[in-house]
Amino acid sequence: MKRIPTLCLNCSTVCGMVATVDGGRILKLEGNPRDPNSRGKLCAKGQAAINMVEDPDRLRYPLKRVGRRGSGQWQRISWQEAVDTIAERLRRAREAGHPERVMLQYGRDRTNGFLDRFMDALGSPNKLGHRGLCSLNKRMAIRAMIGDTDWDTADFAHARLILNFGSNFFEAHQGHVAMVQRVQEARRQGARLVTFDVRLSNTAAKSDEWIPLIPGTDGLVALAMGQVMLEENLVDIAFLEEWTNAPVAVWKASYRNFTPEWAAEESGVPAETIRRLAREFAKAAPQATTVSNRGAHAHENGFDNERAIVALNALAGTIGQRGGWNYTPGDVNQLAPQPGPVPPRPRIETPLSHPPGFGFANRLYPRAISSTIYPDLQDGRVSIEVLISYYVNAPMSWPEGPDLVRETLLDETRIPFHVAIDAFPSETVETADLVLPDATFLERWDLDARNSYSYAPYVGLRQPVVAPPGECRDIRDILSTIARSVDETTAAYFPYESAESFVRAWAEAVPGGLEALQKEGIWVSEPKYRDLPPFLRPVEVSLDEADVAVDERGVVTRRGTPVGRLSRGQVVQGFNTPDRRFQFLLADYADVLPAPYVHTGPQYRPISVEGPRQDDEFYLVSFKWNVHTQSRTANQPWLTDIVGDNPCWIHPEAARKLGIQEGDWVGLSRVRPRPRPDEIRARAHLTPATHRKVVAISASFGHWQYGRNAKGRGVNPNRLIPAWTDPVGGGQAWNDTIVRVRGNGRPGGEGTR
Ligand SMILES: Nc1nc2c(c(=O)[nH]1)N[C@H]1C(S)=C(S)[C@@H](COP(=O)(O)OP(=O)(O)OC[C@H]3O[C@@H](n4cnc5c(=O)[nH]c(N)nc54)[C@H](O)[C@@H]3O)O[C@H]1N2
Ligand SMILES: Nc1nc2c(c(=O)[nH]1)N[C@H]1C(S)=C(S)[C@@H](COP(=O)(O)OP(=O)(O)OC[C@H]3O[C@@H](n4cnc5c(=O)[nH]c(N)nc54)[C@H](O)[C@@H]3O)O[C@H]1N2
Ligand code: SF4
Ligand SMILES: [Mo]
Repeated sequence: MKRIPTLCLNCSTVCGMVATVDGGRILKLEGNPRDPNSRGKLCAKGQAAINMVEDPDRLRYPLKRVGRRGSGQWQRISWQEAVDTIAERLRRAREAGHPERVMLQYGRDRTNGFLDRFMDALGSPNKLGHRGLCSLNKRMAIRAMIGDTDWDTADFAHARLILNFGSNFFEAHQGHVAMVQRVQEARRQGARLVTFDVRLSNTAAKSDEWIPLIPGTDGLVALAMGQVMLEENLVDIAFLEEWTNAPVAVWKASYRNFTPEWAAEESGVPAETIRRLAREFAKAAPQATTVSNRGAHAHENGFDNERAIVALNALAGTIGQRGGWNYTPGDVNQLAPQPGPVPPRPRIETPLSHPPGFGFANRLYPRAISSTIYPDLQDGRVSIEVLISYYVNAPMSWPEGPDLVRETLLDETRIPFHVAIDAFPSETVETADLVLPDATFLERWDLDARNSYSYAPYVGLRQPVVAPPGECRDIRDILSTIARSVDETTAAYFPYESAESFVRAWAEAVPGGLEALQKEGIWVSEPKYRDLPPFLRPVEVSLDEADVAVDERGVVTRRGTPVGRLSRGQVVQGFNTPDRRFQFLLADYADVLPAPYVHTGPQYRPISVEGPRQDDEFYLVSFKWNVHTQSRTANQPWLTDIVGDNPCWIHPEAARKLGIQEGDWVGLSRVRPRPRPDEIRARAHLTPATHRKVVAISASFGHWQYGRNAKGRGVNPNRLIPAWTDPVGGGQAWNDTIVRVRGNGRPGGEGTR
């Protein structure tokens, strides 16, 4: 019996894990106490990953389509034949001078650079993830305002008040296991947690207060809180004056109109609640922080909402403070850079990598908009020759996935050749011409890490704890073998014999190298300045040096590159923005942003479609369960035993008006934007834990493929949700669709598409 440390990937939180293995089988998965972030804890999904490895319907061999695309007729082929076929296609695109006609669509990439290496070596910029469906609006806002990172990691453990705008971190959020522990620690010391959600999520249920609101109005509520704080002089004037790019007078002018009364009218949150929370937040500061996630930003106005929420921390002066809103690097490549040779990033831009009309998002976060991909492919606005899908299930998880995305993927004139690299017979695999069987995360190599809530950056190792079944291979081996068969130029970037030897070279950057990591699973760095806010940390530079200069804004440069900011006679780090200050105004983006963004702070832009008009109209929102990850855990029976269906949550009073009872089949159709009369059917679940104007369906089910355990369970809400993008942030507007709910639906159940 052996105990082997590795990193979980049953969701993107990446908790440290230890596998107990005997005779080539995993007996148990537990947390790795050495992980400074998750500290030895795993959630239910982590423990159930044994089911994933042992799924009887796993892909085991390379397959070639023999029938019509989508017909499900496959023939087993050798790796040699598979690699030759793909390499031939890639070579053709390169020889034709159109490497950009190769597109890689990926979902969960934790190789932290290998997919980039592959696509960069081929010369295509079209490495496209799911970022725009996930958290792009939030990341855009944080990147624009502080630049150091695109992800906040608040110091929950020491906070006294936590204002949560639409994060469900007791069940989901990228920091789940690490966050919950710290928040509960603080609450045992008397901290309060207040949650805004349109549903009584498990996070809302665990909070001191649950405040339901109209979808898409979190930003206005935050702005109104800011207005109260400014009006009542409850703000950190020193921080605003010295560390933001607008004086207090500009902040005040910008917030003047956002009264609690207006916010109350739009959001349904009482003006008195807004006033009270604003005062409480200011009083608890600096030991106060916001937290937010997709509830607040997965909207047409998500970028604005996130900006307004983050700005509350600037107003109260909690940024970088103990118990406040914090940030810390999370990219493993900062501690352990990729081993060479690293190909240059191709300079070409395409309408896939840089969709027209999104200048700001393309500047700040290129290759991240996802909602436009399939509409653009379907309408022929872009054309490709080869699609490689990796760890992604667009027909399930994209807006209009089961219809528009699936149809596009089945259309050989739009997608002439489609390779799917997957571990399971997914809805993406259904539409492929060639299928490559991947090793799962318990059978492969990576270095990985997350922004750490202990503020000690670390490097973790993902290593095989068992051998993959059949002819499954590690993604690094798959891509290297293909690259080496394309041509010499591409091959030159893949000199490593195996995934293991690549990771060994990579791990040389950490003390003890791969051997130490294999034993401990994690290496933790010693941060130098734990007690100083990152922007106040001293920079080792002397103004007397010949190549050091200070400009009129106080920005200190060395050989022309900004290194910090002069503050009270000392050079400190500042924020990683053009003037090293927190960006209240987006003054440096005048060429790509409308004027209000440049000259005022965060704004409230209401959702452009009208909300529900009558009793049978509702906002449709979707959400994540604690025991499922996206659409990818529906094959894991320990998890479907706990939650195996996704009924439609509806408030009992709203249901009563429509004659709907618990367990009834209801029909849902889309009324706005772009009506879609075709109904999807779901079981009604009557619960006062839902806002009266909202129906909620979780997003983990509705498979028509994905093996025996997954197929046929529940319903896929994405049939009703149109591709619809925040025009500034570039993120998909998931929670803004207006649906009509009809009672007395016919019973059904077999067809879930
Ligand atoms: N309605 C609605 N839709 C949503 C959301 C929502 O809240 N509501 N959430 C959105 C969000 S936040 C995101 S991030 C996206 C995620 O959307 P995706 O990126 O598509 O989802 P993932 O679960 O990361 O990956 C899915 C697929 O990867 C494949 N897979 C699983 N394990 C392996 C493996 O070991 N190797 C390989 N090669 N493949 C594997 C499986 O086919 C699985 O279905 O979905 C979005 N879609
Ligand atoms: N268990 C589990 N954990 C996961 C994942 C998973 O699939 N399952 N996926 C990972 C990924 S990729 C992501 S992006 C994160 C997502 O993590 P979260 O963003 O925390 O989770 P979601 O369920 O997408 O959305 C959060 C909440 O938004 C609420 N909501 C909807 N509209 C509004 C609104 O207008 N205002 C407010 N205030 N709330 C609203 C929903 O009811 C839901 O409870 O989780 C990560 N962790
Ligand atoms: S939160 Fe759960 S599923 Fe996600 S990485 Fe951690 S243990 Fe694994
Ligand atoms: Mo996500």
